[in-house]
Amino acid sequence: MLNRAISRRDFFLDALKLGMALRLPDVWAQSEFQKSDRLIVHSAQPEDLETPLELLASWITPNDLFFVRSHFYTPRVEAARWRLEVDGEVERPLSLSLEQLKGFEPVSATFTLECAGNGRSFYRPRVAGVQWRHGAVGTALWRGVRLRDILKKAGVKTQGRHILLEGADSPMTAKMPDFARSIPLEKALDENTLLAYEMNGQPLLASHGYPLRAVVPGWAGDNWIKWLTHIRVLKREHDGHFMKNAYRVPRLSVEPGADVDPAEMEVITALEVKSIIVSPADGARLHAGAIEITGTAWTGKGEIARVEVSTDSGRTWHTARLGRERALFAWRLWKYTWTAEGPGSYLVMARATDSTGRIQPLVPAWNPSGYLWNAVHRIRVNVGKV
Ligand SMILES: Nc1nc2c(c(=O)[nH]1)N[C@H]1C(S)=C(S)[C@@H](COP(=O)(O)O)O[C@H]1N2
Ligand SMILES: [Mo]
Repeated sequence: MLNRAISRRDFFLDALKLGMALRLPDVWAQSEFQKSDRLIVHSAQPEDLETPLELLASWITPNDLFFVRSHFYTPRVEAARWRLEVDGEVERPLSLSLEQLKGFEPVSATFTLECAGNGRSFYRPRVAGVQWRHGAVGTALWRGVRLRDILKKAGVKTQGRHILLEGADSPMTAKMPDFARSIPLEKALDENTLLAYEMNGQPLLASHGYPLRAVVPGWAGDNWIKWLTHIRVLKREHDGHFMKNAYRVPRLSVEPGADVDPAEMEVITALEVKSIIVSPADGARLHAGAIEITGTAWTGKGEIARVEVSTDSGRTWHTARLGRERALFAWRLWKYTWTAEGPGSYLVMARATDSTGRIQPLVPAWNPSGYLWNAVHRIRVNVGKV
């Protein structure tokens, strides 16, 4: 684990000293303290922190272990001065305080959040970007209000078609484009699309968008705008960099390594169907006898229909048992008890199918930015003698 060569604690102490010397904003330090030092640090600032695979074994991912993906430095937001502006193609522009926002009907729901770039490091040829392995994903209980209630209050005009979401973070240099995304009105009006102020029963951590973030279940993480301050109703899809260049995949499959014009690509929306093997670990040495193979599975369309496990290099597949805990757009834990035929080296694989009939591929379609990796996950284990 290359990235752990410098432990987070060491890094943090260095950063603190440096911060004191340079008088950096102390919110950097605060957000560091809120996260576990067991996370894999791809970038300390801006924060790109990954949950190690073995810590993804529970239905709910604890806040301090939840992955972080931030394009820019974590902004300092003072709740007392914070406001949510709603404008554009609306009858009544709004400017809401946190208290006013919390006056709308509260909703709680468990949803899985996955970064579009999760698994990027597995693409060949390799692509630029954060080299996520399996852990840019997590599941939390979100609490907030429905975006549609806010939009109803503002009154979307008939020409309003897309909802632009913007946060309080700003690019580090003038050359960098602002991070903003628009989602189509239909998704914004979906009863599951929320503006959340709590995650797992606590106010959002700074790293996760305090005081308010978008929750767009089933859709890739880039739509889940953090530090939300501005909602603008647009006639057309937003035309910023993060819509027109980033977060797009080729409409037609392309040769791995190809250059693809963004015009030939489409905006990523729903997540793919995917499963991961959490235990045993790749390379594990196991004793003969009953071996529990466990993991999680999720999809951005419909629900998980089944997870199958193969312990013989894909010759035969066995249905895993799905965990009792379930919710729309939340991952499902699964388990398969395997009794190895004898000592040896085994290739173990898991593949999920969703209720729309989508199934995980052996090799996902290559795309220039390495999004939506959902290959059948495979590990190799060694079974010893009894
Ligand atoms: N304002 C803002 N919102 C943002 C981002 C960002 O950089 N700025 N990153 C997005 C991306 S790419 C992802 S995957 C999720 C990650 O959410 P998390 O850091 O809470 O896990 O936040 C999204 N929301
Ligand atoms: Mo992301």
